[in-house]
Amino acid sequence: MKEIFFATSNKNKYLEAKAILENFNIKVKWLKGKYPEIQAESLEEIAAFTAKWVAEKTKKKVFVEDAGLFIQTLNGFPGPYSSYVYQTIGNTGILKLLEGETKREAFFMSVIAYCKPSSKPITFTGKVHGTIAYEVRGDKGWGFDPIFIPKEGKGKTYAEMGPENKNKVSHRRKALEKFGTWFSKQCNNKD
Ligand code: ITT
Repeated sequence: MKEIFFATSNKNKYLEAKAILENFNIKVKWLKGKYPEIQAESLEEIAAFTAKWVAEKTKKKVFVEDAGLFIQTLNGFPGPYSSYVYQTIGNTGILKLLEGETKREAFFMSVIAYCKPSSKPITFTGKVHGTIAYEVRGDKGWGFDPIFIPKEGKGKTYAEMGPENKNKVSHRRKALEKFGTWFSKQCNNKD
């Protein structure tokens, strides 16, 4: 079984990645911590910078993930600022911003950046389209899960679907599938 370190402060993200990459025979180890992030418009840029930083610092093969919720009628807000927005106004704040709004299309995006020491980072992207619910729904999730209804979710929010079903269709699943396929093909665990 191949091994890889996932640098994140977020236990939920780690648990999802661990469950998804098990299907690719990849064992995920948690490099727990908050690592430097640049401010940028693109999740790719943010994730790539952090992956490179952690790989050089730890001399390990690592991946990081940057995720964001992009709401169409808010011109993509909170997008790259999702973490700050979640911590400040949270789900109820987002719902307030959308009060009276019937156009509720949004997408969730995940960018995985993989890097090994002395190399360039490589990124893999996953996107899921959906809508923002009218109220907080479901107790089997975290973060924005209770307000995001993915297109493939039969009308349920991620938090109503629960981790097992969320992991079958999520933005993170899509990005990790691409990464897992690529990483498995690297011979002799050299990459
Ligand atoms: P890192 O240490 O990995 O950066 P983080 O929690 O800051 O952890 P992100 O920047 O990737 O993670 O995520 C931005 C915010 O979006 C984060 O605060 C979460 O609340 C939310 N989020 C990310 N992925 C999510 C998911 O699958 N479901 C619900 N909310 C999610």
